[in-house]
Formats: sequence, C-alpha cells, structure tokens
Amino acid sequence: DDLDGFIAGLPKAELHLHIEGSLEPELMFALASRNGVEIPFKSVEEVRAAYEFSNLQDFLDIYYAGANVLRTEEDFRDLAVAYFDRAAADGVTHAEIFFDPQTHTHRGIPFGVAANGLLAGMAEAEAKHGLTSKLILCFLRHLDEDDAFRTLTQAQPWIDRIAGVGLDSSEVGHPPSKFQRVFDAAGAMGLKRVAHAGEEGPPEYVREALDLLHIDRLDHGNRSLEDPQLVTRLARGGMTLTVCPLSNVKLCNVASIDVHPIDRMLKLGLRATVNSDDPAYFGGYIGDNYRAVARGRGLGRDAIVTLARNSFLGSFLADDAVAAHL
Ligand code: ES4
Ligand code: ZN
Repeated sequence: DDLDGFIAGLPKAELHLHIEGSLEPELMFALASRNGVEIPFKSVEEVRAAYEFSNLQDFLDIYYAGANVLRTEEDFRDLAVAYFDRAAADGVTHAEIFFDPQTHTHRGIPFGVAANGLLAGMAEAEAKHGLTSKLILCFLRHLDEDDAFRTLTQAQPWIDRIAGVGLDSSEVGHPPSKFQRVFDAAGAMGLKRVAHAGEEGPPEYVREALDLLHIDRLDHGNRSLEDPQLVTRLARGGMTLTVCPLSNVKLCNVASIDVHPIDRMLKLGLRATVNSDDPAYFGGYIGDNYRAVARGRGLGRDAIVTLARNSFLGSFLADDAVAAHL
C-alpha cells in the first residue's frame, strides 16, 4: 500500500527542530558568498562528506562552524523560509522551532538580528502555506548560568513573541541543575520550558529536568527507557517526548533504525513524537524520519496516526487550535 503517500498526507506538528540545523550546504555556500565569509570546504559534496559523526560533540563542532555564515536578518529569514517550505511539503501544519541565540551573539550578531529574521520567516510561512509556528529560545548548556541569564535579558524586547526556553548543546557534564535558576526566571515570565535530556546523558538528567527545571516537554528522553520507574512517571504524567530517529542513528545513540525504540515507547504508554532535530546534518526532514521508522520498525497506520496526533497534543497550541489541527 501507499504508506509514503499516507505519511505525507497526514497533518503533523514538528516539535524538535533546530533552525540552524536546517542549513543545507547549498544555502551555506550561497550565504558565505553573499556575506564574503570563508568556509573550510570547496564544494557542497565536500560539506556533505564531512557529515560523519560518532557522537553529539562531533556534530556540534561542525554545526556551530556552519552557523558562521548567518550574518543578517535576511539570512535568518531565508533559512527559516527554506525550512518551512520543506516542512509544508512534508505535511507539517505547525512547527515549534528552536534557535540558539548565544551561537550568534558570541560572534557579534545581535539577538534581534536572529530573532527578527526568524520571526519574519515564520510570518512568511503562515502567509504562504498556512503553516503556524512558535519560537523557542535555547540556552547552550556548555556555557555558564550567567551567560544564559544575559541571553534571557537580551530577549526581553521579543519576549511576547517567544513561546518558551529550551536547553541544548553538550549534555554530559552539563546537567539540568546548572540552569535551575534561569529556568525558574523563565517560568516566572510565563514562558514554556523544555530541555534536551537523556539523549546521551543518564536517566538522572531526565529526573532533574522534571524536578528542577519543571519542563513542559522532554526533548529526546531516550535513556529514560533504562529506568522503569521513570518511564512510569513520564507515562502517567502525560509527558511528551520529542524523539528524533535519524538523529539518534547519525549520532550513534541507536545502532540502526531497525532497532529504534519508537514503537517500544508507544507500547510503554509514552507520548512519543517523531521529529527531525537537525535535518540538513542528519539526512532527512520529518517525512524522512516517519518513513524511516515506519519501514525500520514495521509500524502500521495506527501507530503512525498516534505519532502525528501526539505531536499536536504535545504542542504549545491552545486546546481549540489543537482540535482544529486534528
Ligand atoms: C542538537 Cl541533536 C542536538 N543535541 C543537543 N544539542 C543540539 N543542538 C543542535 N542539535
Ligand atoms: Zn535537538
């Protein structure tokens, strides 16, 4: 049967997408040339050949280097529009996208250049495709608490256009507890809270994200499966996990797509979703991720529908908007 057509036609929300991770090599070259920025690659093929990672840090080093071509509001808008065009073609009707302001402010690009450019791209996607979106500001966890607080201060003029805060970058050695106070401050501002946890880090980091950061959604969460009591807690609490299958394989956190635990998560009662993480680097957008797990794990249409439904239930849309998407 036409499983690919079924997946493409199914309305989906994308809840775990780093916009800087949607920078395709072609756009990287175009922006490098437009901005007069040198990049350490001779061709698009050479860039793609460099995308072999054995862990998260391998990837992050090349991902932060790639972001260096992003300089102007127009660059950020073009990046976002390119992502939303791909997402719309995959049947995404709502997306909650991450950006890493510190990756830009640390190289002299003001917070507002990234924020204004991305917000312009989001408005364009809604006008062009009817695709709605929300913006989530991620703190880089390898940097310190003061730097995260400075970022939250810089965000103030845009705070009504930012849905929430997240926590990303190098997980091991940078536990959620390091950001308890800044997440408290964000919560007091009415922002939603999400965090990457249990991608490479232990189940204890997931517990910290719940207990200390008061997260509304868990990004990845794979290693929660090592702790049955934690699984029960996540399932009973209706916590959404934003799982990224192709990312897990590319970063060697899962041996192959054929052994990905997505169906096990659903059977355990977890509200798992399928997302693309950094599609330009991991070999596929959200449709590719759905197709990969559908084939690799032999998912039926019922499981695929559950995953898509979970994506709206786990979104930060108001209940009436969720109902309108389902
Ligand atoms: C990321 Cl896959 C992943 N994990 C942690 N931080 C990230 N930033 C961009 N992609
Ligand atoms: Zn991520």
